[in-house]
Amino acid sequence: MSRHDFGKECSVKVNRRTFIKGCTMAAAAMGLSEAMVPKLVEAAASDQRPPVIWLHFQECTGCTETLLRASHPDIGRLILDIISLDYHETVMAAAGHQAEEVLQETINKYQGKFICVVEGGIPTKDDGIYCKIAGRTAMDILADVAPKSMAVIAIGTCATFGGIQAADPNPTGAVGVRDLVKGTPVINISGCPPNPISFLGTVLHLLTFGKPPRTDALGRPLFAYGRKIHDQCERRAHFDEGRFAEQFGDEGHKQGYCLYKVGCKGPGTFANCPAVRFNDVGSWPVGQGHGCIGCTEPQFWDTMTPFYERLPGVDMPWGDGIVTGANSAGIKILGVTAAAVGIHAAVGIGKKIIGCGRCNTSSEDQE
Ligand code: FSX
Ligand code: SF4
Ligand code: F3S
Repeated sequence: MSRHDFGKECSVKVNRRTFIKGCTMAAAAMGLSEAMVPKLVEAAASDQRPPVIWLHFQECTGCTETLLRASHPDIGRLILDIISLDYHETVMAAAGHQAEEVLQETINKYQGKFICVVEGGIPTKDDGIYCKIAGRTAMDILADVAPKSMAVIAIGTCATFGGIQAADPNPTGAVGVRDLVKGTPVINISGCPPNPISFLGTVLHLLTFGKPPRTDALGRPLFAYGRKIHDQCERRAHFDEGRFAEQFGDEGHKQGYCLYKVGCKGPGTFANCPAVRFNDVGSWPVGQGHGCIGCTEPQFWDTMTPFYERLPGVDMPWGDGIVTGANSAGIKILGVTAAAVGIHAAVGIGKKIIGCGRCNTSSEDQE
């Protein structure tokens, strides 16, 4: 099967309105101004779609699932429009030797020009024998493919930090991509699974600015992982005022109070979930009444468990008791709400652009 055959099967063009809306949401998620949207759209609409080789190792395929099932706008289809997904074991029709031929053909043809996406941890114990594809270990495949790519995007906490496979006692010696790949840029999109918009934003940044987005010390784009969940959460005012759910189903839980005492790990987790939310329901774990389990953090299966017990070392502004009444927290409510509605407001911006047809473009990277 050639890459063109595969492209035909994945003929999933989104309409222009959805295309612009997706780019607008990604721009908002990246903290770029409205003026940058046309530049992103131009880069995303280019005929020169970057070839992508998507490798699967130790994982549950939830990262691919969440990406392909995303909607409003259909981010999954948008991503498949922007990139040329030449090799992806889960969704490609080719199998066996045919699939291996596609892999080698793509590597040879696009050396230094393709993006390598890695989903899943890489077992290193006993020479990596615990994950083999087509007779080769995940370690061998990564060592073959990653250095020939222009950049590696490690998607999901498995690929970034080893994930559940690396949980104590880590029987297969699972590690993340950055532990093995040196000399090629590696961008970490952590989360179990991560938000597709963070992946889309990273791809658009690579295409628009020709370089990876700025990252934190763990290799995660600052636009998505620069702030704590706790500092963006819509329940933060309850935390500040000492109003907590003491157990699931109690009155405090029904009132939408803070979930810290039932185990929320938001105070120790960096991610954009409260602002970007997931899929077309516009919700996220804490919005649904379940605490954040810290899925974007390294070794969270060890460091954030037990999931239903309090994260230690968090300052409680009002001590442990329940306090009612309002004070200066109103200012914080305003800030949190403004951040949370920011991304969704981007949809409105998208409509405006469609209405006027064009707007000014800045040639500068506005990070
Ligand atoms: Fe890991 Fe991705 Fe968690 Fe699963 O494949 S990040 S187990 S949701 O989905 O790698
Ligand atoms: Fe939100 Fe959790 Fe922080 Fe409470 S502890 S404010 S629920 S992030
Ligand atoms: Fe994960 Fe917490 Fe977001 S569990 S999905 S980082 S709210």
